[in-house]
Amino acid sequence: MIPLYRTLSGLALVGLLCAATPVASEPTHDAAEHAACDCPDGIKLEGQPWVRLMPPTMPSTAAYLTLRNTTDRDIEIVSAESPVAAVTELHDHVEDEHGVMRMREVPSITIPANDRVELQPGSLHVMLIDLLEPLEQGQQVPIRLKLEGLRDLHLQAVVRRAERPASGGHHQH
Ligand SMILES: [Cu+2]
Repeated sequence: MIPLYRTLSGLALVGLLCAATPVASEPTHDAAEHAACDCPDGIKLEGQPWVRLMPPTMPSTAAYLTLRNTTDRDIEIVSAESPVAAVTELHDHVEDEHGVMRMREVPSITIPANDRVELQPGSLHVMLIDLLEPLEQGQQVPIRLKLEGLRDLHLQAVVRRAERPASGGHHQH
């Protein structure tokens, strides 16, 4: 029989050796690809998550991102959190009885099986309410998403101005 203390010191040594593994031995492209998201297995971040830059007087803004579900079952985003906002909600845009698009809170956002969900302006988004401080262009905003049946997803979104995609117009800022 191996004495317990021998086993424990052996484990501690393994831990030290692992911690001392040089970072340079990791494939560098891997680090870059996964830098923006600490995603659970089955979920992949696509593109760069971003937060809309608002005038400093605006108390809230929204975050946008695209997630792919590589599993065979739907996965629900059930809540969101961010240290930059007092309250974080999942929102959608719906048309009211006057034909006006309005935001409303939704209980969850589905990432369909073997498909993706796009959180984008005018549609689904993560609402950051009661910002603790005004956000600045280029700032990294950590966002945590709670997923049903999976561990939490952590990502970094970058603060930037909203742009009209490739239409050449500058009607909105
Ligand atoms: Cu909203």
